Amino acid sequence: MTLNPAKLTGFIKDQGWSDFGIAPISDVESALKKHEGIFEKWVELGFQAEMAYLEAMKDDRYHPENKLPDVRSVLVLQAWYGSGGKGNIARYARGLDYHKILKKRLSVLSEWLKAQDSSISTYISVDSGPTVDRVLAEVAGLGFFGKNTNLIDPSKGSYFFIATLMTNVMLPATEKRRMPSCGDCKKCITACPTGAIVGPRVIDARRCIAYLTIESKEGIPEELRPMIGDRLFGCDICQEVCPFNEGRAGMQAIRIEELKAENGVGDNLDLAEILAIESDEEFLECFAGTSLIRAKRRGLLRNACVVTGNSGDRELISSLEAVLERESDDMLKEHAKWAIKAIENRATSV
Ligand code: B12
Ligand code: SF4
Ligand code: SF4
Repeated sequence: MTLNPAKLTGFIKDQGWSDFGIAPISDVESALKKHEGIFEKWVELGFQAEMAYLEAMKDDRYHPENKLPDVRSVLVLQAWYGSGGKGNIARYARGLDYHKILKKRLSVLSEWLKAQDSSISTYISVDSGPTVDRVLAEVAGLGFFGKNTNLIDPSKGSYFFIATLMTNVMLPATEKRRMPSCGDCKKCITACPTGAIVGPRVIDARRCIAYLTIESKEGIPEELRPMIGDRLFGCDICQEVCPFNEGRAGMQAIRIEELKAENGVGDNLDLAEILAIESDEEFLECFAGTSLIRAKRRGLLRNACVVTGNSGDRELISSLEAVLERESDDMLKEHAKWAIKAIENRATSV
């Protein structure tokens, strides 16, 4: 193999990744074996909610050789996204859709590798592909599992994406750092408003605001709505309270321009404007190319009803009434009605 490791490091840095790690497939396989059991237990308990795709991809996720039969090394890349402060949009979704942005960079990296040596083959994946990203990143030395289940880089925190490139050549494994652990801390468990962290490193997605506002296609269970607060899309609470992030969120530079909030939807969206989006075309005009597309117009309007209800802002009642009048979807109507009532109840109880 004619690949020069310094050239590989240089290429990765020039692409804007924040860090990377490389692990031999033997280490990856033994970790995946342990985590396959953890995943099976998680599914058994119903914690995956309606994300049936995770189970459907199980064999490929836990057996990388299914995708690349002669896989020998796994290169895991870290892309920082979290330099902003609070807002009603989760930090990961403020810039442009990371799937497209990072996948494109992985493809270029893959082509570059193949150009160094014609015998190289690769398999690339970011989030939606059949890989268990946090486990791969942990094995490659990029961090440790926090009790909030996020992978935490001890020197920077957890606001980063994970992307993977598997290859059939033996890349030089990166040195392992000594990792700390959460110790006695349980700030994230206490701070989670819905009690979704049911134990250290176990999330019940059915209660997680990230799931309810992004992945779920259903209505949001009524008892959980008040706990969603102002979280319109995704949730960062269990990361905001984490000592490994506190005070550090602004210190890391986002090195990939497209991931910056100013090039995407920004930190905070206006509720009246969201509630007024009447058609899928209008929705696409506003949000094409961003992560918000995942919720579709219906999901985002559902979330906006809940957040508006929680705001107690009487001036927004007319926007909710417009939803009630305009929409034919029962789920949206019910959420708008709930929100109007929540605001009115709040006004009478003050
Ligand atoms: C499904 C999914 C979700 C679901 C379920 C979350 C979850 N925790 O699983 C929902 C929609 C809720 C979600 C939310 C978020 N997600 Co998400 N999600 C995924 C996805 C697609 C799969 C995760 C998975 O396999 N879950 C299965 C369960 C079993 O794993 P787990 O909960 O992570 O638990 C691990 C630890 O507990 C660990 N563990 C270690 N030691 C031990 C010991 C014991 C005893 C136990 C029990 C467990 C344990 O084992 C488990 C993994 O096997 C990955 C991408 C991918 N392809 O892998 C992104 C991913 C994990 N998500 C990501 C992000 C950014 C988020 C959000 C921050 C987005 C947001 N702001 O709204 C939140 C964070 C919520 C949270 N606290 O986890 C990033 C995480 C980056 C990082 N630094 O960790 C990923 C890696 C996407 C990416 N490629 O960048 N997500
Ligand atoms: S993302 Fe929010 S709701 Fe989900 S576990 Fe973390 S704090 Fe709880
Ligand atoms: S808040 Fe505390 S317990 Fe939770 S992940 Fe961070 S260090 Fe671990």
